[in-house]
Amino acid sequence: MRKILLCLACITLGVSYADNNCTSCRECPAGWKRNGKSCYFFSISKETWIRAKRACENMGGHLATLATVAEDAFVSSYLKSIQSHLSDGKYVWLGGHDLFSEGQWKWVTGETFSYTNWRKGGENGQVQNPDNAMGMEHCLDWSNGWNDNICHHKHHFLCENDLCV
Ligand SMILES: [Ca+2]
Ligand SMILES: [Ca+2]
Repeated sequence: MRKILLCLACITLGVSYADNNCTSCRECPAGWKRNGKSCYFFSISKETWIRAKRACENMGGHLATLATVAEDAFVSSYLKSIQSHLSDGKYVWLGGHDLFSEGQWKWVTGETFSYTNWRKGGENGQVQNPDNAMGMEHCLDWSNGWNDNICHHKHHFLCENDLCV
């Protein structure tokens, strides 16, 4: 009974349980997009990176971490499809930062970057990100590729939550 209740809560809230109690939690909550064992939530509202990080945690997940080519391709395709419906959805916060040590990029889950998809920036695409522009860019956004950006700027964000399947 407890397990059933846990799973109902799991499905409703999108919470995954570290102890794998919730083995039947196979669906993403309403409003979340599924890819493999992960669910993704795109926020229409805009927040600073740290507030976006907390918002994802409050929903039982974390800012999205893109560990593989396949996951990056899925998220890029998903965000491009959403972006076309938003007038100002250029930047979307992801769960990466080099806040602790300049140039040492980590995911919010503690993993180092095993795969990257940094995009070119600047007026004519002559700048290779991460460029740590003005010495102030320590948080990762998706903007048709990865870019380091100023953490206290407010942008849309993407949360991720793993299913316990
Ligand atoms: Ca930086
Ligand atoms: Ca940059």
